[in-house]
Amino acid sequence: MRVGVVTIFPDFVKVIKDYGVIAQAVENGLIDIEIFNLRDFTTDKHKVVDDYPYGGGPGMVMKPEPFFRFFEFYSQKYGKPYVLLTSPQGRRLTNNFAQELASKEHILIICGRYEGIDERVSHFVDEEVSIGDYVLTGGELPAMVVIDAVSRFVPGVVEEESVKNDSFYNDLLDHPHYTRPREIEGLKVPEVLVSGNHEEVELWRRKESLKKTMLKRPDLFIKHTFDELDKKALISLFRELMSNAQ
Ligand code: 4GX
Repeated sequence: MRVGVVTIFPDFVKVIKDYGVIAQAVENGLIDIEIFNLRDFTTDKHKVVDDYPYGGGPGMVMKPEPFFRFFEFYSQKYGKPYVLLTSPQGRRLTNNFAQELASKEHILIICGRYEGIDERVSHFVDEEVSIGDYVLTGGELPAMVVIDAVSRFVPGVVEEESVKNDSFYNDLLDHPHYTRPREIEGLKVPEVLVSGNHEEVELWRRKESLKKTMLKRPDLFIKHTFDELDKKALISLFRELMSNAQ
């Protein structure tokens, strides 16, 4: 998958390529992340990328010309990407949206700063994406969040099983995890996990997922479609509760 980013702070965004599974994926050629400095596409001596808003008002607006020059250069070089603009007005990033984006072979993310970008740049934009309802100082962190969430769905970046077990993938939250030692300061690993009984382990994990989702995210729980293991787990959970209450 090819990912392009255009920003006035390329050094800030670059670190996304340097850590963890994304660094490995870049090294293995699964994802190609290329970051461009918008200022390289200005023509004036001072490399100005912003200007006063027509109609007045506070703050500055990003000038359209550097973006137009950048798109000209970029599409000449790589063809037409699926263009994303990070903005609080965009479609909210979810795991499903990230998976959808991972199916594209080529995306380009535009990072806005200041009050926003001259509206005419939207001519090139396929979709606006927001990472949540809060206001940031720029689109760089959202671009990095999008790259991170999308990369996990690129085949080979993380184990497929691991993606499927994650919170949200099946609209349930993840179950608890344990590793060695068996006991620390009196806190023990649940017996079932060391039992070696795979079926019992799966049932326990599903029960924990359902319990956690019900308590922490009732909105997700209500929307969930229950499969056979869910039903078995819920009944077992209910039985446990009832016998504790007796
Ligand atoms: N999820 N911001 C972008 C400037 C801007 C405004 C309008 C384009 C259009 C944000 C978010 C976010 C702040 C990044 C404003 N660029 N982006 N920036 N939340 O708050 O994505």
